[in-house]
Amino acid sequence: MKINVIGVPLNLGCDRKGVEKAPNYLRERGLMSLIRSHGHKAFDLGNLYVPPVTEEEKYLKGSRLKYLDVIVEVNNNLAELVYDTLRGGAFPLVIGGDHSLGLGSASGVGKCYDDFGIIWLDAHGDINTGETSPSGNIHGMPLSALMGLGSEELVNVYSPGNKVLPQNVFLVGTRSLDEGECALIEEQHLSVYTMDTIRDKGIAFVAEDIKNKLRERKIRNVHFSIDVDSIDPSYAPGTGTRVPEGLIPSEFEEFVSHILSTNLIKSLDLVELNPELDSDDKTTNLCLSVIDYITSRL
Ligand code: 5AB
Ligand code: MN
Ligand code: MN
Ligand code: MN
Repeated sequence: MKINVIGVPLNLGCDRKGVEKAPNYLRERGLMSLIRSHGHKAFDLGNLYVPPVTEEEKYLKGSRLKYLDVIVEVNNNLAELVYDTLRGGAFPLVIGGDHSLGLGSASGVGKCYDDFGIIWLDAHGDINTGETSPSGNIHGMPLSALMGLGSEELVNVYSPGNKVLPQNVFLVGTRSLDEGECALIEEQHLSVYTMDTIRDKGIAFVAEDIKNKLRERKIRNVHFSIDVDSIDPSYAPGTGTRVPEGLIPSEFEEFVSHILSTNLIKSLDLVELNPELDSDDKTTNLCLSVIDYITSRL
């Protein structure tokens, strides 16, 4: 398979330094040769340009959303690169950076495929809006924007309006939701597989349930967005918003293997690795093994 690796050294969405270093950090530790070892023709498209911004530019136009303009700009460019990659018959492997990039990534996928699904593997919902966000950090908002909810600037990234139907969105590994996010889940009847559900029914059940729903809805294409904080912090400490009681690596692999076996996954994000918060490269090595495991099954 042809795989295009796209680095997005963005930290403005989480407003904390360190995550922007992840794409190069992974490259220096053999990212490309790892992918190629599975027989893929892999291209390194480099890192997207993130314009420098000052603290004073954090809240433009009195907005509650931090660094809105730059995040919109970077996501527009990312969407175009993901779209071109798919049109060229390659698989986009997007390496973050913070999760605000999920907006651009999935927007590019949405331009290529009319009806697509999103699997969002994350400790968090990432469905805040400017009104509900406790932090103003845009990495907590990309998924709502993709569904057409929240700030107009985010909703209209790359193309006007919503990119995905709420019924085609699947949240997995969820264990930290803000009040407004809970309300939105009810309102939009979102499919949310919390850690409680996973503990109760098992990860295989969750994967099967998603597979069945994708089949029922005749979804042929799925974007898979992986936030490394979905994994338990004892295995993945190197991330900015750790939440205890996460997936253990074997559960993570079981889920990924079920989902990849559908052959519906057309693109992938791996986000929120912060090498500066890591201990002994534990999370970096875990991310490399995740990429190894995934690309061996593509
Ligand atoms: B991540 C929080 N819900 O909105 C917020 O890491 C955290 O991409 C968001 O999942 C975490 O600030 C965003 C409290
Ligand atoms: Mn996230
Ligand atoms: Mn998260
Ligand atoms: Mn995070």
